[in-house]
Amino acid sequence: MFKKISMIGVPMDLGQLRRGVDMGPSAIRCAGVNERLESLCDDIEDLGDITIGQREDEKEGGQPASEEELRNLKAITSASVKLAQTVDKMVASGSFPLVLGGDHSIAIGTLAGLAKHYQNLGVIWYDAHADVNTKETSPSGNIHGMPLAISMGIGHERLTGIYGDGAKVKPENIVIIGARSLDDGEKKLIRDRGIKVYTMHEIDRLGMTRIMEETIEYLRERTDGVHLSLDLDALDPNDAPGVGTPVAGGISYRESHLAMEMLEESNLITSAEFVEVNPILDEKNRTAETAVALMGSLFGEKLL
Ligand SMILES: [Mn+2]
Repeated sequence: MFKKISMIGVPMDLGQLRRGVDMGPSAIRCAGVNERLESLCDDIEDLGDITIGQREDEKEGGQPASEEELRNLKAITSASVKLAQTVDKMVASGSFPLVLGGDHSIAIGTLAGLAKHYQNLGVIWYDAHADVNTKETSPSGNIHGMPLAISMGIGHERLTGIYGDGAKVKPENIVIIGARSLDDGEKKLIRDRGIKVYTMHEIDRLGMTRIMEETIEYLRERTDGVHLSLDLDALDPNDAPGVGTPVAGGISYRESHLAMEMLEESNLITSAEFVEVNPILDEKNRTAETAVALMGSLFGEKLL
């Protein structure tokens, strides 16, 4: 059992163009996250939400201010610094940081804060996408498709320099699970940097049990802490319809619970974030409810 979980909401939708994912933290709270986790830890503290700046690009029709800029770069940078400071303090005080998104660009701040405490931070990136685009490879220019590259020190220097210069995570300490929509530039970067990826092909072929066993063994021997970054779009859209970038053929509801249960048994996870819940696109808050149910398994809920 975890002694203390500290929760922070990051109502940020600036990393992509669809509105609504800024309401993710509210939707997750409405789905009962506090009540659900109360019985699973000694103490849960909800620090509320980080204040997020305005969109910078409304007048330009969603385009960045200049060629060199990325969309909403300034607002994302300042939110990321606030989040990094918050996560840093949580770890320093002995809490388990639990971050509620928000689009996936929030991971830039989360990982930067965690990196202050771990020399060899491990990351499980549970996602339909790899989020390792750069300005050069990204078809959309949206920062939510870049956070894992940024955290490896690859990308716009304003972002890679957040809360400390350079890489926060080493490529060999990353495991991506659930990938099924990768851009060409991302495929190249994954190969060049030797990032471990379990696409849907491996999940279908080997089964989630074997994949989690391998992931746990791989990260246990090389890391001193492991962050779970769970994008709800890793799940099949039938199970998690309320996401901005759904991709057919995803991980099932039950496979995801199994993954969380195995992570809980492993005692490996030291922080987590649940991102990309978009209540506007959802059906009666099902996706937030799925997020909360998965948190239940991650923190030790058992079926019997
Ligand atoms: Mn993502």
